[in-house]
Parts: sequence; structure tokens; C-alpha cells
Amino acid sequence: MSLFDVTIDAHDGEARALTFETAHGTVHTPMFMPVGTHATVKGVTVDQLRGIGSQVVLANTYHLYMRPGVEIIEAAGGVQKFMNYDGPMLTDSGGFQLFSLDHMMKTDPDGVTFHARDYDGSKHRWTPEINMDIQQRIGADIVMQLDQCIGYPAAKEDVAASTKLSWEWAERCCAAHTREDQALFGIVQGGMHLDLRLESVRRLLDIDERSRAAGHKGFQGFGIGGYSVGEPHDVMFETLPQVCAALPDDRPRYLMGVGNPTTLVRAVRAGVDMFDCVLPTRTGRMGTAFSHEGRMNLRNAKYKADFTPLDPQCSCPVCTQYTRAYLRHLVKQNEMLGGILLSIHNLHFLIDLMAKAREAVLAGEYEAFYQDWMNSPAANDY
Ligand code: PRF
Ligand code: ZN
Repeated sequence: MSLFDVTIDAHDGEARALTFETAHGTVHTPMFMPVGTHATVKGVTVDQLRGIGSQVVLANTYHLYMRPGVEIIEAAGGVQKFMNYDGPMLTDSGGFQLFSLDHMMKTDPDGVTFHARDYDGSKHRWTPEINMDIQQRIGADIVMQLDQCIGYPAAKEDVAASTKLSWEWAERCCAAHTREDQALFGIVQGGMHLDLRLESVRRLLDIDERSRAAGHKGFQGFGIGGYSVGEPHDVMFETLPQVCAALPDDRPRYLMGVGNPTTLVRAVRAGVDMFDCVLPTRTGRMGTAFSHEGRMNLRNAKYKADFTPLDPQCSCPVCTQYTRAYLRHLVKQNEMLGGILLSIHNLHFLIDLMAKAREAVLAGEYEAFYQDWMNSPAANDY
């Protein structure tokens, strides 16, 4: 199998199980990617990530570009060498960070000018070409096009304008991306509007086709951006199934920035293959754990003398070795180990949930898996 060739291992309804190769290893879907924004999954070593079955680690172009800077990462031999991790990685373009933080930025058709207010306030300019150059030098296995993600609610004409800008930038990213050992994903935008979403998909597929006709490699997968930006929970599912259905069967679909367990189970059923989110690590650091009984706040006094495992149904190194009472103690004491252990458990929870989803798809039992989850106490918890 050559790089980024996709094998469709199984279909079950709209759910799929895929396998694809990257330069740093094989990836099986559905799967969840831990977020390592600054080339570190906060508090978790790469050995620990391997131990809980992590396949792809995500990093962020904007943050790495600001600090330590592309030159340092290049001098280290790429982001994997820099962080002593030899598995598959993905970088998000950083567009989302620019648009979601207040960067006093100015967008024009050619690119975006911004002030890095969360760093030193310095002024920078990115075009799609500059962004591709940065991501190629950072050197992850999968890179995302520069896009524009609009918040919710937004006027339809504004959504339409940012969707158009995103496909125009997709075309330029595609033309500027030349690294053969790296996959490039286009990103679908279009807010909550089905017509805009479908036009976004059509434009990306046109770009892909033209690129391939010219002997280039087009897009090896598709991000689905612009969801989970403040809309009520069910709104995404009014258009997500149609977006998935319009995308090619033989390319991975990556729902960006979504990490709620129930949303993952539902999105797989709609045809999504890949996910990332800060939720497991961020809420873990705050003392919250996912569990098969729903979310648990370890600060709660009811865990004070509870010497049972965190989640008795979980096989992770935290649940098999530590009690709720001890974890509560760590969290209450603001001990760093508390956030670390809850991050490991929460990541394992989502990674394992997707591994079980894959098993269910391979067995042709996804609908039963979905119904079991939706009828479980964990499903009510967003
Ligand atoms: N675009 C990019 N990254 C993202 C998003 C997006 O729309 C989202 C939206 N949920 C998260 N991360 N490039
Ligand atoms: Zn666990």
C-alpha cells in the first residue's frame, strides 16, 4: 500500500472503518486524536500516549510558528523529532486559532494579517502559500488547508463569504503543497446552511479533480470545519449526514474540534472517521472525568472515601491502579498528577470508544453499538 492509500475495511450503514498509511505509521478509523497544540499533549508523555492506543497526535501551526518558531523545529528535524515522537502527526493550519482568538486581524482575499496578542503582539502576514510553507517545514504527516471558520450565529451572507474564501484558499493551498510524504486535507465550511455546505464540498472536489488531472495529488482527505462553534447541539446533525454523503467514499473525513463522547458516536453513524478536541485534556486538568455513568466532577465530596476505580468499566492505567478517593485528593490539592491522570483516562476513554466503534463497524453491528450508547447513562451528558 502506498502512502495515504485508503483501504475501506468495512461499511455499516453510513459508518465506515478505514485504514491508511502515513510516513510514520498506519492509521485505523474511526479514531480520536489527542491535541498537542504546542508539540506536547499537556501532561502526557509519548510513551503514555502509545500505552493508551493513541494513533495520531495533533499540533497547531499558529502556536508552533509563534513559539518556538519554524526555524527551531526545522533545525530539530521536524516536529516529530523535536518532541521525540515517531508516530503519525497532523497540524491544523492555525486559521481557526486566528479567527477564534482576538488577534486584531484583517482578512483580505489574498490572506490574513494579524497581531499575535497571545504572544508578543508582533504583526504577521499569512497567505495560503506561506501557511503551506510553514506546515511543510514543521513536517507533520497530515496538514490542513488554511481556511476561515465563522462563528454562530452569523448572517448567511457572511457565512457565504467565508465559505468562498475558504475554497479559494483551498485551491491555492493545493497548488502550493508539494511534499510527497505529506497528506493535504481540504476543509469543508458553510456554517449551518446545507446549500453552502454542499457548494463547499463541490468546489473542493473540483479542485481535487483538477489537481489530479494535472498529475498532482489533490486532497488525501477532508476536514469538516465550522461546526461546534456555539450552535445548539442538534443543529450540526441537520447537515452533517449530507456533507458526509457528498464527500468521496475513499477519503478520510475529519470532524474538527469535536470531542464529546456522544457526539462522536453519533457522528460516526453519519459517516465521520476522525476527531480531535481539547475536551478530554482540558476538562481532565479541571478535575472532570468521562465515564460510562456520565461525566464525573472529582471535586465532589461524595468521592471523599470512595475507594472504587474511577470508571469500573474502563481498562486504562488510571482506572486499574487508582481510586476515586485518591484522584479526588489530588484534584482538591491541585496536585499536577491529578490533571495528568484524568487526562490519561479521558484520552483513553475517547480512543477506546472509537476503537470499539471500529470493532462494531467491522462486525456489522454499529446500529446496536449506537443504540446501546444512546440508552446508557453516559449519553445524556453533553
Ligand atoms: N477550521 C480549522 N480548524 C478547526 C476548525 C475549523 O473550522 C474547527 C471548528 N470546530 C476546529 N478546529 N482549520
Ligand atoms: Zn480509565
